[in-house]
Amino acid sequence: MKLYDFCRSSAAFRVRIALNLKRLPAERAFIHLRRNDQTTPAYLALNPQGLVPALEEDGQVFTQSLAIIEYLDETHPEPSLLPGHPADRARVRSLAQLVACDIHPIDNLRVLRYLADPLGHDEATIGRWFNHWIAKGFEALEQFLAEDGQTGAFCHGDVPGLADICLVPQVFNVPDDRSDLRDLHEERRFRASAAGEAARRRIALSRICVPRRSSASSSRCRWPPGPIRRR
Ligand SMILES: N[C@@H](CCC(=O)N[C@@H](CS)C(=O)NCC(=O)O)C(=O)O
Repeated sequence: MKLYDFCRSSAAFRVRIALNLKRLPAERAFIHLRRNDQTTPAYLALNPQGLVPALEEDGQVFTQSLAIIEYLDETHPEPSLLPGHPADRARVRSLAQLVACDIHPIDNLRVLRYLADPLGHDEATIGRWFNHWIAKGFEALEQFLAEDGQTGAFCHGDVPGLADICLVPQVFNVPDDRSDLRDLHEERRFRASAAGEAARRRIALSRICVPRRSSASSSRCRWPPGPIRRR
């Protein structure tokens, strides 16, 4: 199995967490998004969308992190990343999609680059855009979690699953200079809610799921990211 990956990609991070939870080894190919490796003809032949992640297995290439994770879940069912009951699965998928479909895509690198060039917005305005959509999404997510008795130590019950897999990278995506947004999610509001402990446990999950970076990749991958530059 080979994962086309970038350390700062939250969509690829989701797949890395799923692989880690299932203890599945995967070879990793490093696609440096800031250097536009995703637009090379070789990579576009694998994924015409020019996005990571992509997962290659037995000559087949899978794209879209949620589809990849469900593929891994079906082919390696233990530990399961989705609950057994259809209604519970719908809840978990809706929390996951809140992040993966409604927060993440509008804050994606290509969107931020387009805001800079050709639309001409400056860094501060692009930062406002980025943080606005994360805050909107987290506020709604928090209500879904805090007001539902099915929230446990993790987003659904006491084991990590698909919703946590999407949430953790999105929390990591909050810029270092916007710790207020991270606080919004991790502490301030959660502390007052019944799900406060659950939030702290989710952050503990994020710690165990942080991929170890090889010395080769860490020297090529800046964290936190630099400003969005025009291409
Ligand atoms: N819906 C896709 C999103 C993939 C995606 O947006 N990947 C980002 C990194 S997190 C990417 O490759 N961006 C490259 C770019 O914007 O040029 C998925 O879940 O796999």
